[in-house]
Amino acid sequence: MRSQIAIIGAGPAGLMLAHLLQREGVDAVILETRNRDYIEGRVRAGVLEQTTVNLLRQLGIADRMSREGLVHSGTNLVIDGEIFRIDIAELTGGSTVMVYGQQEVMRDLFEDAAERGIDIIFEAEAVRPHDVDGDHPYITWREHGAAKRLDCDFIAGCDGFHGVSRACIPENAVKTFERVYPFSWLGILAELPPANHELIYANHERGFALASMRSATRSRYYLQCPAEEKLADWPDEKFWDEVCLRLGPETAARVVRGPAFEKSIAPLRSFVTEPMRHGRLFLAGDAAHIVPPTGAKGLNLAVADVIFLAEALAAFYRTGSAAGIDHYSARALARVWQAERFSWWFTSITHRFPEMDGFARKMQVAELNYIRGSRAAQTMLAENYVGLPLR
Ligand code: RFL
Ligand code: PHB
Repeated sequence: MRSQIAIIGAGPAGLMLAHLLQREGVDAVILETRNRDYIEGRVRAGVLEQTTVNLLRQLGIADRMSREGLVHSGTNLVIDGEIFRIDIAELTGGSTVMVYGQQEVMRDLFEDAAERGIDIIFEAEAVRPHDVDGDHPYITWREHGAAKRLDCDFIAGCDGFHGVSRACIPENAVKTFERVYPFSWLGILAELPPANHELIYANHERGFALASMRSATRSRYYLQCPAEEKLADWPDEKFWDEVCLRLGPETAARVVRGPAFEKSIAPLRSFVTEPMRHGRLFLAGDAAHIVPPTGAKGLNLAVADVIFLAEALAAFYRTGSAAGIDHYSARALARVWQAERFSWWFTSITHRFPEMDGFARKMQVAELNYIRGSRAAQTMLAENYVGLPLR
């Protein structure tokens, strides 16, 4: 088999890249270890930046999102039970975010991929990139026991944090930067109306809490918990009691309790690989970087990466110039570091750290109160929350 581009991974990065390349007339094949149901079933991101929304519209994959997605023009912070609102649209000259689950985005992307003839090989086993340093890279894998090979010009490593793409780059060819946080997020999904029409991020003495949603009838809540916590330690009632305590009395009065149909624990990490290219292999999305979920940036960063990468690859095939692909890593990393900073900062002012003493906690409360009273501080938060412009 041969294609111009081989994409490893059919998550948001890989699938959006395939759509973008197809629109530019560049041919690509995606290799994915899992099946479509598994990918569509993964409960993950909930907030789309304007850039992501615009891309889905440009690709003509936005009908359901426009009908069912929830446009949010503000968000809310809680300090020790007291809530205040940040008017994102007013502070950013009209920008908003869209609450539409990653699962829904994936479903829409897969449906259109099938209609547009995008080539996805699911359940590919033992996927391995080869000769990425040379001029003739290729990928091998096993399909129903048979050995397969795909020759290509370039490989896009869109296989997430635990994939093979980053792992195949020699250690001395990349630099990595990492922060592992000493806590996790326990998240639940429940078929219940949300407590509020907008998101609520709470800093409480006992730790962080977030009230989010997927629709007018589906709630998503998160609680900061110790890194080593087990799901069995969190029966529904205990979860609801803790969420209500941390969100504060005003919101607690509006929390609708009930059974959770999905519960999971996710660790928090900041991570960046530099550069995001090795020879003919380009990394995009979680394969290259991870942010803690506090800023809702992970999926959106993956989208920005593949917009840059598709632009560079299309220019290469159109003009023969490698200038764009040579600039890809630097261009993507400039944006990545901005999102890393925002996600790290938002995490650091809203979570309880184990080593935190009284002074450190007072600093958090002072910073949140400063944000409450300062238009400049609120603007910084709002600009980053809706997503910085693509440059
Ligand atoms: P993905 O989604 O991990 O997809 C990678 C794909 O590659 C496949 N794969 C392989 N395929 C072939 N061969 C191999 N060897 C392979 N190894 C792996 C995998 O099966 C998979 O299908 O990476 P991608 O595409 O870069 O997308 C990244 C996003 O999924 C991620 O950043 C977000 O989900 C992060 N995130 C959030 N992002 C936001 O923008 N807004 C949010 O509100 C938000 N909330 C979240 C989040 C992530 C969370 N968790 C659980 C990590 C909330 C949570 C709780
Ligand atoms: C979500 O709804 O899953 C969500 C919302 C906001 C975040 C992170 C996750 O910052």
